[in-house]
Amino acid sequence: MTQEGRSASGGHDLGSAAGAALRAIRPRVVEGRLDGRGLRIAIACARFNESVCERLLEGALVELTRLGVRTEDTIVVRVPGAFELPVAALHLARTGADAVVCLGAVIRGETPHFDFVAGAAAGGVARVAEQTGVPVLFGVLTTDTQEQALERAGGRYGNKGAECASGAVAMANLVKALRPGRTP
Ligand code: INI
Repeated sequence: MTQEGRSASGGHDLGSAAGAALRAIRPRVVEGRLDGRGLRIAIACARFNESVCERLLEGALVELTRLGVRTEDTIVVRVPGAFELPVAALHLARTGADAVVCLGAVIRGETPHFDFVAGAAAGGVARVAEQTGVPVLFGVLTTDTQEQALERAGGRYGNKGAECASGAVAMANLVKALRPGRTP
């Protein structure tokens, strides 16, 4: 299978005639721009596993600034743990934020607590996004060890906070572009 076939057809290696026909189809593609100017972004950050969460927060703030979000348009609220992120996200979404970023780290212990906390955080955050229509980004690391979490909080596997910050900017702009009655 050629690289060209994969990218043009999503995994199907089309014959050259079909491939050419597909490439001739040019739908309008709407993507959220990575331009944070004028956007209001809210961050809910858990305190539990603080050393990891602080790195996630730092990554998110640096990325928002890089993308042009003004400091005065950014708000950070702290919650005790990842379990509390959904209700904070709900209230932040109601303040008129263009997007909300939820940051936390749930690290597996020896009890099923991990599964309850991680599941509630993920489900709750998804529900808030669906119910409010405000993008809510899930920047909660779920790992077996603290080392794995740190690797994803500015270590060798990037920074989930920064990733969610750029996702928040993209989604906020996408939602603005898709407002009812507006031709994107
Ligand atoms: N909260 C976390 O954010 N990460 C964890 O790893 C964690 N563990 O393992 O217990 C955790 N627990 C606290 C939880 O989020 C709530 O704050 C607490 O249960 C009170 O509702």
